[in-house]
Amino acid sequence: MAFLSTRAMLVLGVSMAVALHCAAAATHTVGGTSGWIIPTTNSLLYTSWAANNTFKVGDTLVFNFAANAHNVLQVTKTNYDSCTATSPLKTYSTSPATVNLTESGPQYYICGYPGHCTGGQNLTITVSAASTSPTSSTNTSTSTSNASYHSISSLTAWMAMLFAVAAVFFGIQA
Ligand SMILES: [Cu+2]
Repeated sequence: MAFLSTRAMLVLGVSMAVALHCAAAATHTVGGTSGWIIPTTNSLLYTSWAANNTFKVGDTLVFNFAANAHNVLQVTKTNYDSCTATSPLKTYSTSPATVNLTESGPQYYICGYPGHCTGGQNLTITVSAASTSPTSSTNTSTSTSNASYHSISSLTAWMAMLFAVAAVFFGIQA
């Protein structure tokens, strides 16, 4: 009986971990505490920031910047690569600029002030599809997006930890 109840706890724990992981829509503050600046001391500020975040449909980007010193332009890849501020897809002029991620795929942001984009004030992210159901554990197995890697690794870590606890528990019992 002790075995069954512990198994039930394991299943519950794993289910909760999956549910919590998949249900949360995140808010990402671009550049962290640095905000949206010309990165003078760390030219890879936004590259490394993006690499350390996972973006999903339903998440939100927040750009914090000094008034009338910067703006946020969403642009095409071509205009991103060339730092071209003309004909942006979207323009955000007021801080904090809040961007809702409604589509999966790559997104490109630059500052439209002269010299800022070429100075490193540019950001590209890849948005993954949101989970189709907030609580189903089948999400991780059916998803084909990049987000599944994170979910699976998180799930695996949880399961490994829980089974380790169980192993210790049964080891002590036996
Ligand atoms: Cu700027």
